[in-house]
Amino acid sequence: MQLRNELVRVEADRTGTTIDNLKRAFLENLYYVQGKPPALATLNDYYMALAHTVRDRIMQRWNNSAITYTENQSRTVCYLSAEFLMGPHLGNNLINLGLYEPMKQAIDELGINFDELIEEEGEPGLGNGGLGRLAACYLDSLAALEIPTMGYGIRYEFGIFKQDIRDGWQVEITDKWLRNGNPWELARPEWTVSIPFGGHTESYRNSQGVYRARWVPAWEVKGVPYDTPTLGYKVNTANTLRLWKAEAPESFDFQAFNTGDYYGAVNAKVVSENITKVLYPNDDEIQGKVLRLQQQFFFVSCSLQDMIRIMKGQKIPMERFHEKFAVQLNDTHPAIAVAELMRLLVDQEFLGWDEAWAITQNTLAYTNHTLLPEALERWQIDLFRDLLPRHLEIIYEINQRFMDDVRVKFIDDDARLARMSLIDESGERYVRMANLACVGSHAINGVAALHSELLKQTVLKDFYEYSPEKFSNKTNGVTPRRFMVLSNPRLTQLITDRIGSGWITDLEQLRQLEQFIDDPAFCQQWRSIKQAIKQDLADSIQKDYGVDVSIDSIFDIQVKRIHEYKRQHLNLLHIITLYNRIKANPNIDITPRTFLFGGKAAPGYFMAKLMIKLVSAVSEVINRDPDVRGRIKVVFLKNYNVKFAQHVYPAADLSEQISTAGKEASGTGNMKFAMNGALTIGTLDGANVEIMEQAGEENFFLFGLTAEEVRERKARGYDPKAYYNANPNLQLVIDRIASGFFSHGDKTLFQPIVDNLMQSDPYLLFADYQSYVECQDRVAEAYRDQDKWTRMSILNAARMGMFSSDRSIQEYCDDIWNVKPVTVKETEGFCSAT
Ligand code: RUG
Repeated sequence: MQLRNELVRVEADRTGTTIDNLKRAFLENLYYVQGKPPALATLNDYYMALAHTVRDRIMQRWNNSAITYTENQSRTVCYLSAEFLMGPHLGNNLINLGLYEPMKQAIDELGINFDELIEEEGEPGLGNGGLGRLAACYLDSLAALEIPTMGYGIRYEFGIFKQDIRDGWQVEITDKWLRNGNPWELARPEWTVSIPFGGHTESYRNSQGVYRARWVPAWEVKGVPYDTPTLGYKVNTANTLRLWKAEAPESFDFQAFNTGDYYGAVNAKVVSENITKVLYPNDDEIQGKVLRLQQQFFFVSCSLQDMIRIMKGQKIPMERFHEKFAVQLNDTHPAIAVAELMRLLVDQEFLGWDEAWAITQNTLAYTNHTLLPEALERWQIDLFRDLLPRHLEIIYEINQRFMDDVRVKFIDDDARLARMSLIDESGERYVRMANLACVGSHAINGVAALHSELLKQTVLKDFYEYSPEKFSNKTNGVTPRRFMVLSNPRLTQLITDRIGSGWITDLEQLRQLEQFIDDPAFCQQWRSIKQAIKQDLADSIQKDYGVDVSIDSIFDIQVKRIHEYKRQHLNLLHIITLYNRIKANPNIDITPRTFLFGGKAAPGYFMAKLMIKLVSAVSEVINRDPDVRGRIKVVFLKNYNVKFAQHVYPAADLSEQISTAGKEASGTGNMKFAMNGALTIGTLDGANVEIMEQAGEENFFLFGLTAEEVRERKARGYDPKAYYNANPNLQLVIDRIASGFFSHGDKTLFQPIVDNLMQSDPYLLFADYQSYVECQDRVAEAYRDQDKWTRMSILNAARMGMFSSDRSIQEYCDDIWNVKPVTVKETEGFCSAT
């Protein structure tokens, strides 16, 4: 059965973009899709009607993209990631469609506040932080660059928890993001796949008498795809983010029902659906739970089976899998893809081992995002075998062949063999996922220049020495569409008025702003925009926290996950130092500052949660001490997420990027701040190094030990007490915390932090303290010269071109994926507007 194309026409109300079309479409969606007359409509109904109006205008591009890719059999990038932190879709889609302004006009003309509808949207918090947000920026750039792409991941029912702060402590609240429905996704049950688990393997003889292996699983679940379009900026490309939801296979229910085991039937459903129930809320740390391995295998197998279905649909022989697909592994979370692709090709598609192995290696590439040993994934052998017996066999086979190759290349080096083995046999046995990813991939990359170098010298040294040609650096980037155009419309307008709008897709063009740093009118406009944005944030802080903050103070902001290596507590040591100065001399002349913190702590990370409590405790004392006279304010902003981040980056004067050198792989918040004209105070860590190179040393506040110095210091035997004894200011700060001054006299509350710093200080806060405080004094001094500060701010923004994710993605396309843009046809008879 085939509908004749020329018969299909779509009404102007679904595709038209005149103000009149948009108004009518909105009202129609409110009435017919949301099912509400205006008299009964809630804010959410209006938001939903607007979302559907926008979605209708996406459909044509989405369908045309699918048609173009299918007809061309286009080479496709598949970005496999356990996390996609997309942020709210509405505003971003309007920007990418080029419809933001007309839609705003249409909605405003209907007497509805457009900005309120934008704010009404929640966000799918399907990621923890940088890693998931990077995946989202990359989807944006891939579409902007017209690269055929599928993002593959997990449709968690509950995303990252919502954070409340009660009595200064973090409280986690489940994130029911699907409660009001999700207008941006379409279920595609017709492409449901089956995912096996457990059981055993057996060998059998095929019809030619050849022995083959077979997996006899004990149970299975269904993977149902939910698709969300990802639009390119002002191009016809609309790619797909395909997220998998786990469901119980119907057969389970029937079996149990027939034997009268109704409870068992329902329970089987619950167990199956558990797999995609909740995102593990850990950033940069592993959780060796079986459910996590189930999640990883589930989405990887769903995605690879989906690719095979597409191959078959397009009648491409399986031998050409690597020509059709370039699959990127976002960290080791999807590394089981190495074994699963081998299983599918060998056991199910009946390719020979060697051929399948060549395809697998040519298809896969691996991005490493961390040097922290606690974040390197490994799975206990028994747990792994129970869940994935066939994959363990395949991994053993890969390992045996790999070990043979290593043995030949590095003769008599047993220690190296032990380190490179896919199986850790030093104690309890584990499968090492980073080793698996390295062996199964043709390309391996780090996410900033320093990080990629350190990878080669430390955690992946053996793999680098074995196959140096696989390694490269791909410094992270962020999308200027979301993090400038959408979140900072005022700055966008100013920039565009001066240099045109080409910078939005070619961020290097921001360099042209350098010519205006001596133009007083431009500098004045730049400064007033910053002040206006600061005022907006100040208003919302007043409204939500009852704290008055002055927009003439430095907005000094640290927003990111709470982690000891990110050193929010170093920031606090500086704040308490300033406070101590005021207490010692209440008339001291200090540059006023507003210190803003935001970020979530992993629910099981005791120290991180205590750090939040300490921020709150310090803020309580400082904000109400009359001696301070409002010159410093401290606020912990709760539930930091993408939506809120969009309000925060543009308002910052100073961006805190103060991790211990060698610990932060890249960072991406650092880029978003600098693009919006914040100056950075930072260590030589992650992408800070490149940010400073680009901005110029004179426009960057650098402090602290280098990664090399950190290593030496630790090797020599680091003694934090020596720093404490030698520095009376540091002493006073620590003693104040220890004395219970910030905890109503309770000396025990913050003792774990004090003890940790005094006894081991694993992230070298004490070693960097003096350098940090002196650097902050330079910041305070610099801020007093507003003209100079503004020039530095402009130069920072002007020189951040390389941190567009468009640049990163272009490098991945050229060096790793070998993929070219495909122009999506405008319209094709089918789905054209009348
Ligand atoms: O911690 C890193 C960040 O430095 C980096 O910018 C980001 C994106 O590359 O990834 C973060 N990350 C690393 N999140 N989880 C991990 C380890 O699984």
